Amino acid sequence: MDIQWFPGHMTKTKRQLLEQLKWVDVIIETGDARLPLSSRNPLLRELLGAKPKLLVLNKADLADEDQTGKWLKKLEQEGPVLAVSASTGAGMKKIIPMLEELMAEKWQKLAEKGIKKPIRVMVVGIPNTGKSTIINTLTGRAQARTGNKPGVTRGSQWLRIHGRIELLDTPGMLWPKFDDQIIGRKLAASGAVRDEVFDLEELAQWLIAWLQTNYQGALNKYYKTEQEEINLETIGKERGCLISGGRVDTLKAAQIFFREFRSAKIARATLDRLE
Ligand SMILES: Nc1nc2c(ncn2[C@@H]2O[C@H](COP(=O)(O)OP(=O)(O)OP(=O)(O)O)[C@@H](O)[C@H]2O)c(=O)[nH]1
Ligand SMILES: [Mg+2]
Repeated sequence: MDIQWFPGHMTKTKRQLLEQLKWVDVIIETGDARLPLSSRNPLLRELLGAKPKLLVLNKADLADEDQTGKWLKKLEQEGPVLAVSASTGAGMKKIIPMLEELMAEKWQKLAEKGIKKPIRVMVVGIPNTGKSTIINTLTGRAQARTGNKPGVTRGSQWLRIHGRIELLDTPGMLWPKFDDQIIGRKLAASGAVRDEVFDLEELAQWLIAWLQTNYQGALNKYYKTEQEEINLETIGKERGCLISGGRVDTLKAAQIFFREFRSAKIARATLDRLE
């Protein structure tokens, strides 16, 4: 199965990011705590250059806590990083002090020249990692549009937290080609890629097998079955997705399975593993 997605608006996004970067002091790069590695756009590293950057692994409420701890230890060696949940608010209070720390040197230099100006922070990351939700939580108002699918934010938008910080919301950006198909699968499983561009049933079978290896027993418990080999038939039967002749509607079963997986009902699963 090939998962490729780089619609026109992402090429435009890339061009706009480069243009806006000139006006920005600090970057917040959002990643998905379930995918601390695969949710990072390799293009961003090139585009962002040497600007001070805070990596925010969002959706920590959906990720495996043990794995998140391990990832933080590893990623801290590369630069400032936080694991947060913009939905529950966990960890969110640390963002502003960390931004201020990243900006301290520049503020000092400006102060020496008698200039007082707000920090400009650009929020970038792959689609659906919660950029707009993070901004809304930080500003305390639902100013940026959010949604439970990738590609909700189309244009960039400046929003002010208080006198000293301005935030730029940007559309999610993926890279043109997933060289590693496993990365493509993980991104699709997390909801970063539109469901329409891949085979949902095939991806579900892959993810079911992955869960059986990495979170043994979680599917059995959640779908109340003793069956050793769980598949879409099992899930469809449990969820009542039947079509004429008593057959299981496996597409419907896959849709339900992803909804339940993506909201961590089956398990708080981290797809990029650190042992
Ligand atoms: N469980 C959970 N859901 C979250 C969290 N943060 C955001 N979401 C949800 O994730 C979905 C995507 O959030 P957005 O803020 O629209 O994501 P985005 O990165 O701005 O997405 P694009 O604009 O499409 O690139 C929404 O349904 C949010 O409610 C979180 O910390 N935990
Ligand atoms: Mg958005």
